[in-house]
Amino acid sequence: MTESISRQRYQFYDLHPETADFRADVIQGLSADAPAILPKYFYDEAGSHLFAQICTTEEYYPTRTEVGIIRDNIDEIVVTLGKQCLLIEPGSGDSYKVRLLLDALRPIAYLPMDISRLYLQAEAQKLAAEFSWLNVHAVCNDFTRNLELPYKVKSTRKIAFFPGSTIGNFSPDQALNVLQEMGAMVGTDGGVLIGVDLQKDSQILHAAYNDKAGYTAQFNKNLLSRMNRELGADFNPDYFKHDAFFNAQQHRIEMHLLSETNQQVHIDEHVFSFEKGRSILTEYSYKYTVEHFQQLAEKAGFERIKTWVDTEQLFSVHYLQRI
Ligand code: AVJ
Repeated sequence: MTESISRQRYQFYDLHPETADFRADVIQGLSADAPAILPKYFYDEAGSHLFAQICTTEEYYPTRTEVGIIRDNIDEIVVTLGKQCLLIEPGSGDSYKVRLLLDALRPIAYLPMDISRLYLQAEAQKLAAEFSWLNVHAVCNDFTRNLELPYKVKSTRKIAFFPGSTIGNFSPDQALNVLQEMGAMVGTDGGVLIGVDLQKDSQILHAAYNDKAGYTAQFNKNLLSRMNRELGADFNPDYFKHDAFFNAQQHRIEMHLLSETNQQVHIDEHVFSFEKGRSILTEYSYKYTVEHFQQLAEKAGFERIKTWVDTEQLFSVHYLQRI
């Protein structure tokens, strides 16, 4: 592949998700009565790599199960989606799952969107090199704030690919909003192929967020190191403990960082006191039934066209069409 061809096929659009947001959001989140940090901040370069490692563990079933569902149903999925679309992936990460679709789907272009700039560039360039026919238009953005496309395309059908149950990070109310925004992005005739983790035995869930190798704990604690690196905070990651459990009433996994001692942490002129046992909420991961997710999708203005589930009913993949 020559340099000039790759230049034409690979485009990078920077919509500048600012680190200023990180500082302001952290200070606001840690000042709240129930301290919390938004899960999107897990994904700096180190965090994105750690997440990829979580996905390879025995305990973390979502990735391999969703990959199995897509592989087993690829023909039907491609017929359902239709060829020649503009394929957009908000929160694309390592673009691993889209590789299962590309050869069969042959989209006009693939638009990975991610908040992690260097990681996105590296992964998108790898993909462009691997699929010599594919146009890759990488967009660095924060899709929770802005789902605008970097250019206008009227005539092409747009499909959003939203795998991995990322939708589970949002409360049901927020998830409704995210789905509505995606509906606006893909427009009439557009669609969304979305992966949603299902409610199941709480032991399976618990294990998935407490892997023995400790990648999930590292991923959680990387937030502390990231605040030190980027905000000049003085967290000692050894003084916080990874805590993840299933909240059955709310149908969600909760991840926290528990203070193991009475301590104070500084960011700029702000002082944050954590008593022993006090937690910082870092993530919710909601689990749905197929029926509940379908209701949510309909409320957001989609018609559910098809749902695929694995034989153990661990995970679901839905194709939703914008009405
Ligand atoms: C990418 C948000 C779907 O909630 O399962 C994995 C992130 N957090 N292990 C999830 C995650 C801890 C993951 N999502």
